[in-house]
Amino acid sequence: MFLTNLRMKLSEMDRSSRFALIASAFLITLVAVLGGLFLMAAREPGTATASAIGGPFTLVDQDGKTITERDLKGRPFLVFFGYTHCPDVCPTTLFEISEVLRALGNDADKTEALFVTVDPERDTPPVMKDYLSSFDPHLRGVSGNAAQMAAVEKSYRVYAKKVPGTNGEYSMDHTALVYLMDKQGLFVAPFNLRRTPEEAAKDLRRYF
Ligand SMILES: [Cu+2]
Repeated sequence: MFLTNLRMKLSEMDRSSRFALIASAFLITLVAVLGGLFLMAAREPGTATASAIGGPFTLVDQDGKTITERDLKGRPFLVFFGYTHCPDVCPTTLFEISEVLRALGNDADKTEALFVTVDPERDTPPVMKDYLSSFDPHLRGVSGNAAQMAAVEKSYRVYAKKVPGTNGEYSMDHTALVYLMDKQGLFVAPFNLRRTPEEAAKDLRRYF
């Protein structure tokens, strides 16, 4: 009797958790689509939504140093969300950002480039530090606790979702946009890397 009850409860839970899974997958898709629409609206100059992307954050860089939006005031900066286990998009983008920073020469100190992890579970500061040693030294790899990460992903309207693989491994689906933020920390536009590093650097200089 007891066992039958338990089994029934378990199968009910199974069904409801399966439903929750489907519902949350739907919600995530919806959020991603809405996020994309917001971003597109933000590309139109002069609309109020532009300022709705970005904002205050408290995170920690690869040296364990706290970083907030106040540390970036007065300098335009790039923000890219990704993770160190990413097989292609992230390393490619970080390489391209590195090329832009190199093209800036000494002016690279007048900007910042943040690589914000969407996988803080694995991307701790030491892991970020090791990973970023292959890229331009100006890049800062930032992570944070669950609440800090949720807040920054929300304010940048980032979509990030864990995708289970084999043997307990997983990858992350994520927004692969490079955000250009101005001196005031306001979103300008997605930063275009489909051009020469010199052209991209010249574009970035306009916001100094
Ligand atoms: Cu990636």
